[in-house]
Amino acid sequence: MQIITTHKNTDFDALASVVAASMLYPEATPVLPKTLNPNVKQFLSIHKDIFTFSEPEEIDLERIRSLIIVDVNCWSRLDRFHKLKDQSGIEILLWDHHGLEGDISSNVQHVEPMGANTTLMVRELKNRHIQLSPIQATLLLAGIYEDTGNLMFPSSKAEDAFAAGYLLENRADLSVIGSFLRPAYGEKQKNILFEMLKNADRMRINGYSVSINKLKLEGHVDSLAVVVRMYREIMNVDAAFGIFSDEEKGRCIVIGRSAIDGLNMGLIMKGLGGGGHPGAGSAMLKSVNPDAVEMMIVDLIQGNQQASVQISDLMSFPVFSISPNTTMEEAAKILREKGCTGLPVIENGRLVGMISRRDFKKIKSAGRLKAPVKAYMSTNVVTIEPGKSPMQAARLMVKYDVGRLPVVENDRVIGIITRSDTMMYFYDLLPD
Ligand SMILES: [Mn+2]
Repeated sequence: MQIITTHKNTDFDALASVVAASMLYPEATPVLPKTLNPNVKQFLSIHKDIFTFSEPEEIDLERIRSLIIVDVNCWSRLDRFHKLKDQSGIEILLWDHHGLEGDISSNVQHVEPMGANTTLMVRELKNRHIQLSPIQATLLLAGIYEDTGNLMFPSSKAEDAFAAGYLLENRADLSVIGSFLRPAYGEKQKNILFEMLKNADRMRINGYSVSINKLKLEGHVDSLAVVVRMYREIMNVDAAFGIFSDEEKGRCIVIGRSAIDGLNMGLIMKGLGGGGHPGAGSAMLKSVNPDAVEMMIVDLIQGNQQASVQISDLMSFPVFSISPNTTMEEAAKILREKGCTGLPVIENGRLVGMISRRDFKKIKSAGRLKAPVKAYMSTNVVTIEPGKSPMQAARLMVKYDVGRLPVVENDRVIGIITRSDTMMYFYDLLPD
Protein backbone atom coordinates (compact mmCIF):
# COMPACT_ATOMS: atom_id res chain seq x y z
CA MET A 1 0.00 0.00 0.00
CA GLN A 2 1.23 3.46 -0.91
CA ILE A 3 0.16 6.51 1.12
CA ILE A 4 0.35 10.22 0.41
CA THR A 5 0.33 12.53 3.40
CA THR A 6 1.33 15.95 4.66
CA HIS A 7 1.71 18.05 7.81
CA LYS A 8 -0.78 18.67 10.59
CA ASN A 9 -2.60 22.00 10.57
CA THR A 10 -2.85 21.48 6.85
CA ASP A 11 -2.83 24.69 4.84
CA PHE A 12 -3.65 25.18 1.17
CA ASP A 13 -0.11 24.48 0.01
CA ALA A 14 -0.16 21.17 1.84
CA LEU A 15 -3.66 20.25 0.63
CA ALA A 16 -2.81 21.21 -2.96
CA SER A 17 0.40 19.18 -2.73
CA VAL A 18 -1.53 16.09 -1.61
CA VAL A 19 -3.99 16.53 -4.48
CA ALA A 20 -1.15 17.06 -6.98
CA ALA A 21 0.60 13.97 -5.60
CA SER A 22 -2.49 11.87 -6.11
CA MET A 23 -2.44 12.91 -9.77
CA LEU A 24 1.24 12.01 -10.05
CA TYR A 25 0.78 8.73 -8.14
CA PRO A 26 -2.75 7.62 -9.02
CA GLU A 27 -2.30 4.27 -7.25
CA ALA A 28 -1.56 5.88 -3.90
CA THR A 29 -4.11 6.66 -1.17
CA PRO A 30 -4.18 10.31 -0.12
CA VAL A 31 -4.53 10.81 3.63
CA LEU A 32 -5.12 14.16 5.35
CA PRO A 33 -4.27 14.79 9.00
CA LYS A 34 -7.24 15.40 11.29
CA THR A 35 -6.22 18.99 12.02
CA LEU A 36 -6.86 21.24 9.03
CA ASN A 37 -6.64 25.02 8.88
CA PRO A 38 -10.11 26.61 9.10
CA ASN A 39 -10.15 27.90 5.53
CA VAL A 40 -8.99 24.53 4.20
CA LYS A 41 -11.81 22.92 6.15
CA GLN A 42 -14.30 25.34 4.58
CA PHE A 43 -12.95 24.67 1.12
CA LEU A 44 -13.18 20.92 1.56
CA SER A 45 -16.68 21.08 2.98
CA ILE A 46 -18.02 22.44 -0.30
CA HIS A 47 -15.78 20.29 -2.52
CA LYS A 48 -16.50 17.06 -0.69
CA ASP A 49 -17.47 15.08 -3.77
CA ILE A 50 -14.51 16.20 -5.81
CA PHE A 51 -11.65 15.63 -3.42
CA THR A 52 -11.76 12.57 -1.23
CA PHE A 53 -9.24 11.61 1.39
CA SER A 54 -8.77 8.91 3.95
CA GLU A 55 -8.20 9.58 7.63
CA PRO A 56 -5.03 8.40 9.36
CA GLU A 57 -7.02 6.02 11.61
CA GLU A 58 -8.45 4.16 8.64
CA ILE A 59 -5.03 3.07 7.48
CA ASP A 60 -3.44 -0.15 8.61
CA LEU A 61 0.15 0.92 9.25
CA GLU A 62 1.37 -2.66 8.83
CA ARG A 63 0.35 -2.66 5.19
CA ILE A 64 2.25 0.46 4.17
CA ARG A 65 5.12 -0.22 1.80
CA SER A 66 5.60 3.28 0.46
CA LEU A 67 5.02 6.73 1.90
CA ILE A 68 4.84 9.91 -0.15
CA ILE A 69 5.35 12.90 2.13
CA VAL A 70 4.62 16.37 0.78
CA ASP A 71 5.23 19.92 2.04
CA VAL A 72 7.02 18.86 5.22
CA ASN A 73 10.29 17.16 6.13
CA CYS A 74 9.78 16.59 9.80
CA TRP A 75 8.36 13.38 11.27
CA SER A 76 6.78 15.06 14.28
CA ARG A 77 4.51 17.14 12.06
CA LEU A 78 2.82 14.06 10.58
CA ASP A 79 -0.43 12.72 11.96
CA ARG A 80 0.02 9.08 13.05
CA PHE A 81 2.51 8.21 10.27
CA HIS A 82 5.39 9.42 12.43
CA LYS A 83 5.16 5.96 13.96
CA LEU A 84 6.81 4.66 10.80
CA LYS A 85 9.90 6.75 11.46
CA ASP A 86 12.22 3.92 12.43
CA GLN A 87 10.53 1.17 10.52
CA SER A 88 12.73 -0.39 7.89
CA GLY A 89 11.59 -1.56 4.49
CA ILE A 90 9.35 1.39 3.76
CA GLU A 91 10.13 3.43 0.70
CA ILE A 92 9.91 7.17 1.34
CA LEU A 93 9.33 9.74 -1.38
CA LEU A 94 9.74 13.32 -0.25
CA TRP A 95 8.45 16.45 -1.95
CA ASP A 96 9.39 19.52 0.02
CA HIS A 97 10.24 23.16 -0.47
CA HIS A 98 11.51 24.06 3.00
CA GLY A 99 15.13 25.16 2.92
CA LEU A 100 15.75 24.21 6.54
CA GLU A 101 16.86 20.69 7.11
CA GLY A 102 14.43 18.15 8.46
CA ASP A 103 14.73 14.67 9.87
CA ILE A 104 13.02 12.60 7.19
CA SER A 105 15.51 10.66 5.15
CA SER A 106 14.02 9.56 1.87
CA ASN A 107 14.71 7.16 -0.97
CA VAL A 108 13.44 9.57 -3.59
CA GLN A 109 13.86 13.27 -3.02
CA HIS A 110 12.20 16.18 -4.74
CA VAL A 111 13.46 18.89 -2.46
CA GLU A 112 14.15 22.38 -3.70
CA PRO A 113 13.76 25.76 -2.04
CA MET A 114 10.64 27.24 -3.56
CA GLY A 115 7.97 29.68 -2.42
CA ALA A 116 5.35 26.95 -2.41
CA ASN A 117 5.64 23.19 -2.44
CA THR A 118 2.77 23.07 -4.94
CA THR A 119 5.09 24.73 -7.46
CA LEU A 120 7.42 21.71 -7.46
CA MET A 121 4.50 19.45 -8.16
CA VAL A 122 2.85 21.64 -10.80
CA ARG A 123 6.13 21.66 -12.71
CA GLU A 124 6.06 17.86 -12.73
CA LEU A 125 2.37 17.72 -13.74
CA LYS A 126 3.16 20.06 -16.60
CA ASN A 127 6.19 18.04 -17.72
CA ARG A 128 4.11 14.90 -17.76
CA HIS A 129 1.28 16.63 -19.64
CA ILE A 130 -1.24 15.62 -17.01
CA GLN A 131 -4.57 17.35 -17.65
CA LEU A 132 -5.94 19.64 -14.93
CA SER A 133 -9.58 20.48 -14.40
CA PRO A 134 -10.36 24.14 -13.57
CA ILE A 135 -11.18 23.10 -10.00
CA GLN A 136 -7.87 21.29 -9.60
CA ALA A 137 -6.06 24.27 -11.11
CA THR A 138 -7.89 26.56 -8.65
CA LEU A 139 -6.84 24.54 -5.62
CA LEU A 140 -3.24 24.31 -6.82
CA LEU A 141 -3.09 28.04 -7.37
CA ALA A 142 -4.54 28.65 -3.90
CA GLY A 143 -1.64 26.58 -2.55
CA ILE A 144 0.91 28.72 -4.36
CA TYR A 145 -0.72 32.01 -3.45
CA GLU A 146 -1.04 31.11 0.20
CA ASP A 147 2.57 30.10 0.71
CA THR A 148 4.00 32.94 -1.36
CA GLY A 149 1.63 35.67 -0.06
CA ASN A 150 0.29 36.08 -3.61
CA LEU A 151 3.87 35.87 -4.92
CA MET A 152 4.86 38.76 -2.64
CA PHE A 153 6.88 36.95 0.05
CA PRO A 154 10.62 37.33 -0.52
CA SER A 155 10.86 33.54 -0.66
CA SER A 156 8.86 33.50 -3.92
CA LYS A 157 10.77 32.23 -6.92
CA ALA A 158 10.30 32.74 -10.64
CA GLU A 159 9.21 29.09 -10.76
CA ASP A 160 6.28 29.94 -8.48
CA ALA A 161 5.13 32.60 -10.91
CA PHE A 162 5.58 30.25 -13.90
CA ALA A 163 3.48 27.64 -12.14
CA ALA A 164 0.85 30.29 -11.27
CA GLY A 165 0.78 31.33 -14.93
CA TYR A 166 0.33 27.73 -16.02
CA LEU A 167 -2.57 27.27 -13.60
CA LEU A 168 -4.27 30.46 -14.78
CA GLU A 169 -3.88 29.13 -18.31
CA ASN A 170 -5.70 26.05 -17.07
CA ARG A 171 -8.57 28.25 -15.87
CA ALA A 172 -7.87 28.54 -12.17
CA ASP A 173 -10.64 30.71 -10.71
CA LEU A 174 -9.27 33.77 -8.92
CA SER A 175 -12.53 34.75 -7.27
CA VAL A 176 -12.85 31.33 -5.66
CA ILE A 177 -9.28 31.64 -4.41
CA GLY A 178 -10.05 35.13 -3.14
CA SER A 179 -12.95 33.96 -1.03
CA PHE A 180 -11.10 31.03 0.52
CA LEU A 181 -7.77 32.68 1.03
CA ARG A 182 -9.48 35.62 2.65
CA PRO A 183 -8.43 34.86 6.17
CA ALA A 184 -10.79 33.34 8.64
CA TYR A 185 -11.12 36.52 10.66
CA GLY A 186 -13.98 36.66 13.12
CA GLU A 187 -15.10 38.25 16.38
CA LYS A 188 -12.54 36.33 18.46
CA GLN A 189 -9.66 37.35 16.20
CA LYS A 190 -10.87 40.96 16.13
CA ASN A 191 -10.88 41.13 19.93
CA ILE A 192 -7.37 39.72 20.10
CA LEU A 193 -6.11 42.22 17.54
CA PHE A 194 -7.68 45.12 19.50
CA GLU A 195 -6.15 43.80 22.68
CA MET A 196 -2.74 43.64 21.04
CA LEU A 197 -3.04 47.16 19.65
CA LYS A 198 -3.91 48.53 23.10
CA ASN A 199 -0.49 47.72 24.49
CA ALA A 200 1.47 47.84 21.28
CA ASP A 201 4.91 49.26 21.17
CA ARG A 202 7.82 49.07 18.81
CA MET A 203 11.55 48.84 19.21
CA ARG A 204 14.62 49.03 17.08
CA ILE A 205 16.84 46.01 16.95
CA ASN A 206 19.85 46.27 14.69
CA GLY A 207 18.12 48.87 12.57
CA TYR A 208 14.94 46.86 12.11
CA SER A 209 11.64 48.10 13.45
CA VAL A 210 10.14 45.28 15.45
CA SER A 211 7.04 44.91 17.56
CA ILE A 212 6.78 42.11 20.09
CA ASN A 213 3.39 41.73 21.70
CA LYS A 214 2.61 39.57 24.70
CA LEU A 215 -0.91 38.47 25.35
CA LYS A 216 -2.58 35.97 27.67
CA LEU A 217 -4.96 33.64 25.90
CA GLU A 218 -7.24 31.00 27.26
CA GLY A 219 -8.03 27.97 25.21
CA HIS A 220 -7.47 27.47 21.55
CA VAL A 221 -7.92 30.27 19.04
CA ASP A 222 -7.80 29.65 15.31
CA SER A 223 -6.07 31.88 12.81
CA LEU A 224 -3.69 33.67 15.17
CA ALA A 225 -1.32 33.94 12.23
CA VAL A 226 -3.86 36.14 10.48
CA VAL A 227 -4.08 38.36 13.54
CA VAL A 228 -0.31 38.75 13.68
CA ARG A 229 -0.18 39.53 9.97
CA MET A 230 -2.76 42.29 10.36
CA TYR A 231 -1.02 43.54 13.48
CA ARG A 232 2.26 43.85 11.56
CA GLU A 233 0.56 45.75 8.76
CA ILE A 234 -1.17 48.16 11.14
CA MET A 235 1.99 48.75 13.17
CA ASN A 236 3.90 49.14 9.92
CA VAL A 237 7.00 47.42 11.29
CA ASP A 238 9.57 45.22 9.56
CA ALA A 239 8.65 42.30 11.78
CA ALA A 240 5.96 41.56 14.32
CA PHE A 241 5.70 38.83 16.94
CA GLY A 242 2.76 37.68 18.98
CA ILE A 243 3.62 35.77 22.13
CA PHE A 244 0.39 34.13 23.22
CA SER A 245 0.61 32.48 26.58
CA ASP A 246 -1.81 29.98 27.97
CA GLU A 247 -1.08 29.81 31.68
CA GLU A 248 -3.32 26.89 32.34
CA LYS A 249 -1.58 24.73 29.79
CA GLY A 250 1.80 26.29 30.69
CA ARG A 251 2.81 27.07 27.16
CA CYS A 252 3.48 29.93 24.77
CA ILE A 253 2.64 30.06 21.12
CA VAL A 254 4.89 32.45 19.23
CA ILE A 255 3.85 33.67 15.80
CA GLY A 256 6.00 35.95 13.69
CA ARG A 257 5.71 37.81 10.44
CA SER A 258 8.53 39.52 8.61
CA ALA A 259 8.19 41.83 5.66
CA ILE A 260 11.88 42.25 5.12
CA ASP A 261 14.46 40.09 3.44
CA GLY A 262 17.20 40.41 6.06
CA LEU A 263 15.00 39.15 8.87
CA ASN A 264 14.36 35.49 8.19
CA MET A 265 11.39 34.50 10.34
CA GLY A 266 11.89 30.80 9.65
CA LEU A 267 15.43 30.96 11.07
CA ILE A 268 14.36 32.96 14.10
CA MET A 269 11.56 30.50 14.83
CA LYS A 270 13.95 27.61 14.31
CA GLY A 271 16.00 29.17 17.09
CA LEU A 272 12.90 28.91 19.30
CA GLY A 273 12.38 25.29 18.33
CA GLY A 274 9.75 25.99 15.68
CA GLY A 275 10.03 26.72 12.00
CA GLY A 276 8.59 28.48 8.99
CA HIS A 277 9.43 30.54 5.95
CA PRO A 278 11.44 33.75 5.57
CA GLY A 279 8.17 35.68 5.80
CA ALA A 280 6.25 33.76 8.43
CA GLY A 281 6.87 31.29 11.19
CA SER A 282 5.77 29.96 14.52
CA ALA A 283 6.96 28.07 17.54
CA MET A 284 5.47 26.47 20.61
CA LEU A 285 7.33 26.72 23.88
CA LYS A 286 6.53 24.87 27.07
CA SER A 287 6.96 26.20 30.61
CA VAL A 288 8.66 29.48 29.79
CA ASN A 289 7.45 32.91 30.71
CA PRO A 290 6.58 35.38 27.96
CA ASP A 291 9.25 37.88 29.05
CA ALA A 292 11.94 35.25 28.60
CA VAL A 293 10.55 34.48 25.14
CA GLU A 294 10.71 38.16 24.26
CA MET A 295 14.36 38.29 25.31
CA MET A 296 15.12 35.21 23.25
CA ILE A 297 13.55 36.82 20.20
CA VAL A 298 15.59 39.99 20.65
CA ASP A 299 18.77 37.89 20.98
CA LEU A 300 17.92 35.88 17.90
CA ILE A 301 17.32 39.00 15.81
CA GLN A 302 20.63 40.39 16.95
CA GLY A 303 22.35 37.09 16.19
CA ASN A 304 20.62 36.87 12.84
CA GLN A 305 22.04 40.24 11.98
CA GLN A 306 25.59 39.38 12.89
CA ALA A 307 25.51 36.33 10.71
CA SER A 308 24.52 38.28 7.63
CA VAL A 309 26.32 40.88 5.60
CA GLN A 310 27.76 43.80 7.53
CA ILE A 311 28.95 47.21 6.47
CA SER A 312 32.55 46.04 6.90
CA ASP A 313 31.94 43.56 4.07
CA LEU A 314 30.71 46.23 1.69
CA MET A 315 32.77 49.30 2.49
CA SER A 316 35.68 50.53 0.42
CA PHE A 317 39.07 51.06 1.99
CA PRO A 318 41.65 52.44 2.34
CA VAL A 319 39.91 55.77 2.45
CA PHE A 320 41.29 58.77 0.60
CA SER A 321 41.03 61.75 2.86
CA ILE A 322 42.21 65.34 2.98
CA SER A 323 43.13 67.71 5.76
CA PRO A 324 40.96 70.71 6.70
CA ASN A 325 43.61 73.11 5.42
CA THR A 326 43.66 71.72 1.89
CA THR A 327 42.40 74.38 -0.52
CA MET A 328 39.13 73.94 -2.31
CA GLU A 329 41.04 73.99 -5.57
CA GLU A 330 43.17 71.01 -4.55
CA ALA A 331 40.16 69.20 -3.14
CA ALA A 332 38.41 69.55 -6.51
CA LYS A 333 41.44 68.11 -8.23
CA ILE A 334 41.59 65.12 -5.86
CA LEU A 335 37.88 64.43 -6.28
CA ARG A 336 38.35 64.46 -10.05
CA GLU A 337 41.39 62.21 -9.93
CA LYS A 338 39.85 59.68 -7.57
CA GLY A 339 36.59 59.77 -9.45
CA CYS A 340 34.55 60.16 -6.29
CA THR A 341 31.93 62.67 -5.31
CA GLY A 342 33.04 63.27 -1.74
CA LEU A 343 35.92 62.84 0.69
CA PRO A 344 36.25 62.69 4.45
CA VAL A 345 38.23 65.51 6.03
CA ILE A 346 40.57 64.18 8.70
CA GLU A 347 42.72 66.00 11.22
CA ASN A 348 45.09 64.15 13.55
CA GLY A 349 43.39 60.90 12.65
CA ARG A 350 39.96 62.21 13.62
CA LEU A 351 37.07 62.81 11.28
CA VAL A 352 36.20 66.52 11.32
CA GLY A 353 34.04 66.89 8.22
CA MET A 354 33.07 65.81 4.75
CA ILE A 355 33.61 67.70 1.54
CA SER A 356 31.52 66.79 -1.49
CA ARG A 357 30.92 68.12 -4.99
CA ARG A 358 27.75 69.70 -3.68
CA ASP A 359 29.79 71.97 -1.40
CA PHE A 360 31.43 73.60 -4.42
CA LYS A 361 28.11 75.17 -5.33
CA LYS A 362 28.52 77.37 -2.26
CA ILE A 363 31.55 79.05 -3.86
CA LYS A 364 30.51 82.38 -5.29
CA SER A 365 33.78 83.71 -6.74
CA ALA A 366 36.79 82.03 -8.32
CA GLY A 367 39.03 83.61 -5.69
CA ARG A 368 37.36 81.57 -3.01
CA LEU A 369 38.86 78.40 -4.54
CA LYS A 370 41.98 79.30 -2.52
CA ALA A 371 39.98 79.05 0.70
CA PRO A 372 40.56 75.98 2.89
CA VAL A 373 38.21 73.05 2.79
CA LYS A 374 37.22 73.66 6.43
CA ALA A 375 35.33 76.78 5.33
CA TYR A 376 32.97 74.81 3.13
CA MET A 377 32.90 71.26 4.47
CA SER A 378 29.91 69.93 6.31
CA THR A 379 30.77 69.24 9.91
CA ASN A 380 27.71 67.28 11.03
CA VAL A 381 28.96 64.06 9.56
CA VAL A 382 26.73 61.04 9.74
CA THR A 383 28.81 57.93 10.28
CA ILE A 384 28.15 54.24 10.69
CA GLU A 385 29.84 51.41 12.55
CA PRO A 386 31.31 48.43 10.68
CA GLY A 387 29.00 45.90 12.36
CA LYS A 388 25.79 47.54 11.17
CA SER A 389 23.64 46.21 8.33
CA PRO A 390 23.22 47.48 4.76
CA MET A 391 19.59 48.27 5.62
CA GLN A 392 20.74 50.57 8.41
CA ALA A 393 23.12 52.31 6.04
CA ALA A 394 20.34 52.79 3.51
CA ARG A 395 18.08 54.25 6.19
CA LEU A 396 20.70 56.76 7.32
CA MET A 397 21.36 57.81 3.74
CA VAL A 398 17.69 58.46 3.13
CA LYS A 399 17.16 60.17 6.47
CA TYR A 400 20.10 62.59 6.16
CA ASP A 401 20.10 62.77 2.37
CA VAL A 402 23.73 61.78 2.03
CA GLY A 403 25.32 59.50 -0.52
CA ARG A 404 28.16 58.17 1.56
CA LEU A 405 28.86 57.30 5.15
CA PRO A 406 32.32 57.10 6.69
CA VAL A 407 32.69 53.84 8.59
CA VAL A 408 34.06 54.65 12.01
CA GLU A 409 35.53 52.33 14.58
CA ASN A 410 37.20 53.53 17.80
CA ASP A 411 37.10 57.11 16.51
CA ARG A 412 39.01 56.16 13.35
CA VAL A 413 37.68 56.14 9.82
CA ILE A 414 38.31 52.62 8.56
CA GLY A 415 36.31 52.76 5.37
CA ILE A 416 33.54 54.41 3.48
CA ILE A 417 30.24 53.07 2.23
CA THR A 418 28.43 54.68 -0.66
CA ARG A 419 24.92 54.58 -1.99
CA SER A 420 26.05 52.40 -4.88
CA ASP A 421 27.72 49.92 -2.49
CA THR A 422 24.44 49.44 -0.66
CA MET A 423 22.54 49.23 -3.92
CA MET A 424 24.88 46.45 -5.10
CA TYR A 425 24.02 44.59 -1.95
CA PHE A 426 20.26 44.91 -2.27
CA TYR A 427 20.32 43.78 -5.87
CA ASP A 428 22.71 40.96 -5.08
CA LEU A 429 25.38 42.27 -7.43
CA LEU A 430 28.22 41.62 -5.00
CA PRO A 431 31.28 39.97 -6.44
CA ASP A 432 31.68 36.50 -4.95
MN1 LIG B 1 4.26 24.84 2.15
